[in-house]
Amino acid sequence: MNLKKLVVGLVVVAVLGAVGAWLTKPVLAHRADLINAEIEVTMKEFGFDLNIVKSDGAAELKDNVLNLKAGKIVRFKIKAGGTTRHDFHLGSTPDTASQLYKNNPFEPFDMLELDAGSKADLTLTIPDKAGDYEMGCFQAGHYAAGMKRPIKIVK
Ligand SMILES: [Cu+2]
Repeated sequence: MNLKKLVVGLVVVAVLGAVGAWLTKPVLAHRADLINAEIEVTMKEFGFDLNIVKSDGAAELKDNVLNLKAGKIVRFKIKAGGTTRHDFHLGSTPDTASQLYKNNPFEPFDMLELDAGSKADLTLTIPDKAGDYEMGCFQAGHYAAGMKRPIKIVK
């Protein structure tokens, strides 16, 4: 084999390798068939209404508590249904002065803010951190008015 053929051969192998790496990239959560559960969340004065549209063993309402299964992918379809701006935080140990939960197992997700009448979809992988958490709103006075809802991450 001459040098030219060897170089062409190496380039072909490199291109095939790159295509292979691209084809085997991890699948992405925005693919609808990979979403395990879908939950409608309506934020209003002053609370969170929940409606589980699709569960697939990943989400369940037990009494007032939203149970979420670790490792599953959950899409929250959130809308601000009231007449004012609300925000959507997840975590435990609320700090209303700082307007956040001191313990946020969903980091790097921080929070979502929605003006009245607007909506957004938030897709999260439930972390492997079993325990009791909440969703809450820290717009001035909202948390104190009862704008929170318990969540439990289960194995
Ligand atoms: Cu609010």
